[in-house]
Amino acid sequence: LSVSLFAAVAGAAQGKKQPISQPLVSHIYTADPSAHVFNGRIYIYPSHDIESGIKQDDNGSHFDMKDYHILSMDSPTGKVTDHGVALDIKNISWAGRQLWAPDAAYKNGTYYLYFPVKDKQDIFRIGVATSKKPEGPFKAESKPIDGSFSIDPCVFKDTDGSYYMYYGGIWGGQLQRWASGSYDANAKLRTANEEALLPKVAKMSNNMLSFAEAPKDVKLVDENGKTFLEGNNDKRFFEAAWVHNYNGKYYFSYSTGDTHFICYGIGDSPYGPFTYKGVVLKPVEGWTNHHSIVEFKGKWYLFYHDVQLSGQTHLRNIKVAELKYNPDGTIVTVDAYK
Ligand code: FUB
Repeated sequence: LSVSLFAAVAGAAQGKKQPISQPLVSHIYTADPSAHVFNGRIYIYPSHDIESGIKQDDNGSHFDMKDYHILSMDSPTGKVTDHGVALDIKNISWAGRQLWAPDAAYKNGTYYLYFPVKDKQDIFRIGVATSKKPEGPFKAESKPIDGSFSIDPCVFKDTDGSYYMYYGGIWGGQLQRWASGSYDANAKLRTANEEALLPKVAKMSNNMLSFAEAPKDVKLVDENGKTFLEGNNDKRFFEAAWVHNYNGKYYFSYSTGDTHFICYGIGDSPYGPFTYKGVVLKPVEGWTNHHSIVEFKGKWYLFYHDVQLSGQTHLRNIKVAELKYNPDGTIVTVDAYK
């Protein structure tokens, strides 16, 4: 009996809520799973959590990751293959520390791995690395993407073949330091009555290595078209942007961070605005909540993480569950425990 199964059996005996899914792998800690279907196979681009020994703080210093492993499976219930180290921080010439949540895209025979990492001045930037294979190894460009900052890139391919990068994260993700348009290490977080900071979007250039335009705010609004205040922290954007298309509409989903929800809004354009519709995933065990949504063979799946294996917020494990839609296109909220 594995440790997690033993805990589940013991928990069930005590009437505790049980996880609806088991960790996809347990030989390493993984988080922030960005899933894509390439060549009919599911590839997952997660963070690789490690015990750094660094004390927990509000900047996420304890998330001091040093490489990426890419995982793949032939179906959501299939055997998971760990393809080993795909990119090591040692091989990113401009990187300082903290390889956070990555994403990937494919175009014209090349796979692109997008990753946030602090540069040598301790400022989060977004980098890109390329490979001829979805599982890597990836070779990093010699500089971060020009004009990039903050964390959690998500690269979305639109139906017309254009690609857009969504990114940003407040608190440790440093988005608040860019609120004035340039970097200010001392910038404060927004207060409860101020408008919440918005995530960013930029169309990618044809070569996928740079932005084709200056990043714009992604407007996230309530049913009256109003943006949220920082005090609406059960709905406002915190980090973990993800965009997918369903029945011709654009779905922008994200984490609310300190209230731990994955929420979403729906829009008619990749630039938004996105009207808030509700919760995709209720809070999971552990502080962070970060997900991706992908279609595979006509069904939809939510990839996410919790801390079932370790019980510690910085040592996470990725999972998958089926995602369903209501007839009106809204998402049926997932509770990871029942
Ligand atoms: O994994 C490090 C950070 O934790 C990610 O970038 C955030 O989205 C949160 O999951």
